Amino acid sequence: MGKPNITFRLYAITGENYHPGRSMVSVMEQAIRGGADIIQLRAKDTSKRELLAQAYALRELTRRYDVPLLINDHIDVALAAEADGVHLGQEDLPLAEARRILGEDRIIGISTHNIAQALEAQAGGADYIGVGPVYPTGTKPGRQAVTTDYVREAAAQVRIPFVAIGGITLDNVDAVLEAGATRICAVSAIVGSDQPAETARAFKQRIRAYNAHG
Ligand code: TZP
Ligand code: MG
Repeated sequence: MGKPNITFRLYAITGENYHPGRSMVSVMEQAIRGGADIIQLRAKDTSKRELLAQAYALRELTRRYDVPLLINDHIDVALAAEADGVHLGQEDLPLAEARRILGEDRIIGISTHNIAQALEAQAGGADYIGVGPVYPTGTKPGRQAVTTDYVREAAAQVRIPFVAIGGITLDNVDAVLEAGATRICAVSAIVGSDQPAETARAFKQRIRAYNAHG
């Protein structure tokens, strides 16, 4: 099988509360059409049965578009749905255990909130890390923002791919890119948009513009 490549730039995560009345799969399809090049299924208040059904649906979608699919938290669901990997937080199963279960062919991403956690995940063999929340966000309430200072530190010290996440919108993404992020992740700004494809396209353009002269 081999690990899918992780040269992503725009990472879109599901967030069903942000698009009442619209189907999750259609919203994510629009995000992909606009340029999201990796997708994560994240649903904190959903039964495992429902999560699995969603994972199957997104697997079918992401195969059609040849986009990697990751599952937040649930290694069993990732395996059952033949996802490309998982995204784990600091309190989920440890990286070494996840790697032992998933093997080398699957992607493991780790959320980090400071440079020590970043370097630990890198040394432990993470494929990429999340850096955030850069700004306060209702999607992850109660978690202190790390600000663009941590993005700058990550850009200087982290050698595996890192993706900035948390409260990032089209209004503040330039500051995040300016701080050295080359990959951007969003939940609410994309899936909560009236036009997810247009919003994803606008994010992608900003990312490309910075990477061209960065
Ligand atoms: N991890 C760090 S911040 C965050 C996660 C899952 C939430 C990002 O959501 P939003 O809506 O893009 O702020
Ligand atoms: Mg988690």
